Amino acid sequence: MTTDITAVPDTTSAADTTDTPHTADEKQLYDDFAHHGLIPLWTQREDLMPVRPTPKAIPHVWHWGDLYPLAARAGELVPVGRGGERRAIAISNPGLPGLPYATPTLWAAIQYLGPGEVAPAHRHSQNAFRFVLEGEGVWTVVDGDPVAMRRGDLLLTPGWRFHGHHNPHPRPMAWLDGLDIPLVHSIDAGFFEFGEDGVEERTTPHRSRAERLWGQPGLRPVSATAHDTPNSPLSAYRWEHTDAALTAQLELAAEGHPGVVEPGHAAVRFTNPTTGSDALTTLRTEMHRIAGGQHTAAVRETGSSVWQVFDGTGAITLDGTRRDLAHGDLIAVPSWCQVTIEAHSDLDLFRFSDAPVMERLNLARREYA
Ligand code: GTQ
Ligand code: FE2
Repeated sequence: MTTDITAVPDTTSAADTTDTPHTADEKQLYDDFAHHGLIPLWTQREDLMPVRPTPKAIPHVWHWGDLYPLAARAGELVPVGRGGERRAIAISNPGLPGLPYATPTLWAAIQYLGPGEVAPAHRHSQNAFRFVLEGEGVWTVVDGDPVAMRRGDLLLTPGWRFHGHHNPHPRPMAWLDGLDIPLVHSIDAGFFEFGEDGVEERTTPHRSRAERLWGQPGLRPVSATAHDTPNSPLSAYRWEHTDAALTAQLELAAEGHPGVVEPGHAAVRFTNPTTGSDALTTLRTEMHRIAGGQHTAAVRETGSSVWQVFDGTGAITLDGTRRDLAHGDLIAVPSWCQVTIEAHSDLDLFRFSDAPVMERLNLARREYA
């Protein structure tokens, strides 16, 4: 699915930008182009067909130690509810000034819900997930099915499914939201609808109905209603399973068996149990564990991603610049940026990306240094 290629030599763009009209006839030609709504390729300063991707988004790290206190202050000052809908604060890539975008395709935000607060139900075409860095107590209702949110869990709200968040507990909770908002916005495919409040269930079972039907390992319901769906019908992927899978991969490697991505690097992808493909059509979601003292091979890929440190400490090198990583830190990785991660202690990282889109469009490429 991904094309592995050998390194492309670093040459400058072949684009010709000769665009100064020399004669009155030429000047008239350019004026007539403009009048008829035309732009000739050769006048483009922007390199429309670069030798390799030249993203405006830049590699950047946001530290949880800065994000959380700001979210808590918003919790004191800014009410949640109709109008605002969500108390979500997006990371804004410094290369995309003024836009609430982590990358050209990905939205990543910290959402904060105080004690007793409710984020009202709505639905939209955009696919969404929540990843829980710490805490518990909030439950989200997906099309009427209450789903408890606990540390390390991945919760899905695929496009056009109603969802609202409830915090009946005496403590605030914050988590990471990931959505395909920038992608859907750029291709003009968004729809939105308010839901009805007060009709949802008021208790949170330990396991949602979706998990009881779809969350049994290797088992698919035979019922005709359990047909294939583009997005996963499973709305929660629990940390106990993710953790066990990563632990098993590293144990198997230590016993000399295959299963890890590379030495000391275990990873799992969250999938749609009806098809085996990515859990969401537009977003790839994965959890990685790099054993303390190990580092990953330097790699670059088309498409962009966002990482969040779940546990442990380490460092990430993005296009040659090294940055320290701690609990909760968020990292934006633009297209074709070279990435190496080193683990100081065992390092668990959640990652999401637009890889399913790149693969479907046959634009996926990967290059090892
Ligand atoms: O929780 O429904 O960060 O609709 C952005 C848009 C969260 C949500 C976001 C949303 C939500
Ligand atoms: Fe939403």
